[in-house]
Amino acid sequence: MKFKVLIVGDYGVGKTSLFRQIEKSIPGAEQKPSIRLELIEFTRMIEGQEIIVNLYDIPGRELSNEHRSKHYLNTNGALVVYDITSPHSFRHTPFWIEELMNYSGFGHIPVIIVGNKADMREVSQRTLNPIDAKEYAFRLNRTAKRSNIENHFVEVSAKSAKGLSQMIDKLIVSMINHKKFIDNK
Ligand SMILES: Nc1nc2c(ncn2[C@@H]2O[C@H](COP(=O)(O)OP(=O)(O)OP(=O)(O)O)[C@@H](O)[C@H]2O)c(=O)[nH]1
Ligand SMILES: [Mg+2]
Repeated sequence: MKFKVLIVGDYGVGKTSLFRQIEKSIPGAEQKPSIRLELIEFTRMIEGQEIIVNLYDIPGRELSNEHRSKHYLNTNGALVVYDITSPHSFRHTPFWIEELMNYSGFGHIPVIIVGNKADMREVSQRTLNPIDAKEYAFRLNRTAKRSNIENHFVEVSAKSAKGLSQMIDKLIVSMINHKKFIDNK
């Protein structure tokens, strides 16, 4: 099985840093030739199945909304990233989720809400409370239940690779369950 996964989120939240860290820390991850967006591919064994993930990094400011939406087609899941030191980037996560739902071609798709720059919690007093993001992921799950989707929330730091493989595997399990649901409809 092969899944297309996008990394989305506001300008400067650390999408490219996460992309590079995943490339470094997920065994077997390698860059693939791609026409516009940067692409890495890797394989994970999940529930006894070999899952190939094609992960794309979307540059925040270079693309217009219209242009960006073209890249969304056939997306199976996404990492929706905000910066824990930027309340605005968190408040804007619904925008990214809605855009994904509108253009993926599959309607609702599984997402992981990713609070990046977790290392900043130690140095800055003004960081977002993870409770709000958990609550948001919980609310998302209420509406996504009908599509057999479980969304998750994780806090990570692109500076360290901690938690990245669990983040990817959670998304893969959600995508497998959602695909089964769509295929059986
Ligand atoms: N402290 C800290 N800084 C980070 C982390 N991730 C990214 N940054 C910094 O945040 C800035 C933006 O990172 P990028 O990875 O370029 O962000 P982006 O989301 O790809 O930005 P655009 O593609 O322009 O939208 C850079 O200065 C990074 O070094 C992190 O986990 N911790
Ligand atoms: Mg970037």
